[in-house]
Amino acid sequence: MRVFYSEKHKLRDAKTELHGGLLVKPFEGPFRAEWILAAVRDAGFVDVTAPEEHGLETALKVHDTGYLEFLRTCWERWQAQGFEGEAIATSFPCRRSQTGRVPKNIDGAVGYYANSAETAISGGTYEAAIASMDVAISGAEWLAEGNRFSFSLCRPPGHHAGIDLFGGYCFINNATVAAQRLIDRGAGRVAILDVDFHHGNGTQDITYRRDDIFFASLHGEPEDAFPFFMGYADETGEGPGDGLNANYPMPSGTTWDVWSSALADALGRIRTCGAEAIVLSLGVDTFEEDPISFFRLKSEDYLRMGEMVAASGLPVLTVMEGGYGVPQIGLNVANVLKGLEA
Ligand code: SP5
Ligand code: ZN
Repeated sequence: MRVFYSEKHKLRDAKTELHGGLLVKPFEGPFRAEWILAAVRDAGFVDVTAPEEHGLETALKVHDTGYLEFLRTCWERWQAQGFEGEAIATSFPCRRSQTGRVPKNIDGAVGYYANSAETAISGGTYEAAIASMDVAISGAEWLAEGNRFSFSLCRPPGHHAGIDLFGGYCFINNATVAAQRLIDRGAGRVAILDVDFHHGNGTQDITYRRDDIFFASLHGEPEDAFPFFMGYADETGEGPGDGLNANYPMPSGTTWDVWSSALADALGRIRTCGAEAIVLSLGVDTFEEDPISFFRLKSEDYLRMGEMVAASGLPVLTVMEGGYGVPQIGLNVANVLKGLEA
């Protein structure tokens, strides 16, 4: 297992998150990657490599050009407007106001490109998001060279970032960029298996009409959990992607027995769809002590999770998504990697 990691994740260090009506210190901060890297090294995964720079070519196949340009320039434009705080969306193109026009004003543009307002854009966010994407692409390249496993310790995470949307702590959809790279390197179909507590709404947005990516997501029921508006079981894909989207919403308090049956079902779907590789969007916010989520997985469950995914026999690129608050996020990630290699 090769681990890809960039120090540049530290450039994503927003001061604020809009939470419960207050601006609090973000749940998604640099400490996460540091804890995870330390635990992964302690568990014996010591082949840690910095990514190459891959440019925007692959990202432009899954994201909108104007969106990436917005991400690149947002902070500069926000400051030029004279705002003193971080860039937080306040006005949105909601029902019956979607004309598709991007406001010239940066306050309007932030709202246009946001799918949720908790995530502030701050100085260094774009550079960190690009480095995170490079970490994901390098992991894909490692698989394309014929290796069975890699772990891309991406930060910031990516699975809430849509074609032209940021939010949920995500800016560039690392998992779909990695899947795209695997396809560009010859894979006919790739499965993205999203086991983060939250529905991968950004990944679903990007893959919904595609026939070369199968997407499965296991997550908290949307009526009760962020991102709230997508992730229902009847969302099964559209057009060329019809039948290639599988959602497994589960209620508060879900433990390993129920959760693992959903995983077994998703892995069965991955087998029958003929995917040649798995991109595992790994969030460990399914942990019983996660501060913002409501599943109840235990540390040893993550070993079994890795074992089940490896039993598919497919190459697996693990891409880091969420998991917050408690030091056990490191152990839980290391357990998945151990399970994969068991
Ligand atoms: C990558 C990822 O895991 N993103 C998650 C983004 C969640 N953002 C909204 C969090 C709202 C949490 N509210 C829960 C209240 C718990 N008491
Ligand atoms: Zn999450």
